[in-house]
Amino acid sequence: MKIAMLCFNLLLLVATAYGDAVSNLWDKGKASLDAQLLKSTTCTKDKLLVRREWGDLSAADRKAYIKAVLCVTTSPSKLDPAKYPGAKTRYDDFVAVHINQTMSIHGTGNFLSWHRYYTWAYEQVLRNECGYNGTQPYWDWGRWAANPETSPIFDGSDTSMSGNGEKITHQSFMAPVGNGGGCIQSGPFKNMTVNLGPISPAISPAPPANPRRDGFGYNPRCLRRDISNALSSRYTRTEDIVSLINNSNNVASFQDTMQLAGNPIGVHAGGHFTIAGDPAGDFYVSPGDPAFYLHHAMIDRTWTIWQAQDLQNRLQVISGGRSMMGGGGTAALTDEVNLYSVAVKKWKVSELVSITDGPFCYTYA
Ligand SMILES: *[C@@H]1O[C@H](CO)[C@@H](O)[C@H](O)[C@H]1NC(C)=O
Ligand SMILES: *[C@@H]1O[C@H](CO)[C@@H](O)[C@H](O)[C@H]1NC(C)=O
Ligand SMILES: *[C@@H]1O[C@H](CO)[C@@H](O)[C@H](O)[C@H]1NC(C)=O
Ligand SMILES: *[C@@H]1O[C@H](CO)[C@@H](O)[C@H](O)[C@H]1NC(C)=O
Ligand SMILES: [Cu+2]
Repeated sequence: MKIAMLCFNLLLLVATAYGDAVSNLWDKGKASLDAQLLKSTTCTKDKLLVRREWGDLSAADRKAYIKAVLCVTTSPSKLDPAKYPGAKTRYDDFVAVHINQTMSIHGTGNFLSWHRYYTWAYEQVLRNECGYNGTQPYWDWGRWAANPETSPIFDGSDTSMSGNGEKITHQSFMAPVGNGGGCIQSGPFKNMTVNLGPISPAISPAPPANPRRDGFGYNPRCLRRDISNALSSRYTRTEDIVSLINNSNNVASFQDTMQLAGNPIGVHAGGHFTIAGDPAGDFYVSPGDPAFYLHHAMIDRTWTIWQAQDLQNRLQVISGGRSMMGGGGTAALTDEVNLYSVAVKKWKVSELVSITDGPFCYTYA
């Protein structure tokens, strides 16, 4: 009887959706997102895909996602091997696209829309090329901020995105030294080979140099991580996400605060450098760690929640230049986003600002 009650309580725990101050802000904005969906000419409620937090997925759902990612990492590249000799797999095609455009998609007016389209394109490839029928899960940084290493995302189990790297003596440039630094030891991606880069490694000892300056040469090596709570417990807590959303009155403030990489560090850099290592800590090559897409789905969710607090005034707005280094002028909503080999179509930034318009038809649980 006692055991039955315990099981029942556990079931209740599992069945109850995780809620926090960030999801309260989602709830607050939900009516305006629903209204936007009704206005869409391409997306309808019955077609809407729902992205969920990793911790809310069943073991079977996690395994289905992992299986699809492993499929992308073992399917052949579609890039020209003469131009991109290091791109061996379909997964590498995404990394190459990100490397190629790094200077024009970070600290720029298209940062949010570019990464939204990129994460969606990856979800599409999982679904269309690898038989996956689920959606791109996200990593709610706040939920696991106290100890990301023991989160279901990074606990190293066979339903995780693999765990930390082996603990080695090392130095870290962008974050306090974490608990790993070496090759990951466990979980589904234990045998994954990183082929492209490095370009700006953030760890010492650094990975071997790429045979080409542009990072597109073939440089097979293990996936290294340096996970710890050093940044997450200070900068990517639920209260940090809430304060980012509440205190950013315009898109410039929202995206710049999110991308801060010094002290304080914003949630964007905070998430990347909570994983750290190689290639997660490499500004150009970071999508080479498969946890990248869970992180960027949360960036995307956070942007959506921020937009939904005042949707009419926060949808068709961008701010910033076209190049991180300056030059190229001011970004415009009419600028095109081109993902070359990993997405069929070019879209204007203005068509990528709503999760239920343009190519998109999804929402967050
Ligand atoms: C890199 O960008 C150039 C245009 O600047 C494009 O022609 C090329 O296809 C891109 N490569 C990849 C891998 O996306
Ligand atoms: C999606 O895939 C899972 C696991 O492979 C399967 O159980 C489920 O029925 C599928 N759902 C749909 C709608 O095809
Ligand atoms: C990694 O490769 C080894 C050797 O081929 C194999 O025994 C092991 O099952 C693989 N592990 C994973 C998680 O794929
Ligand atoms: C953020 O905004 C929400 C809704 O307006 C409010 O309930 C909450 O107290 C605010 N939190 C902070 C930390 O400002
Ligand atoms: Cu990026």
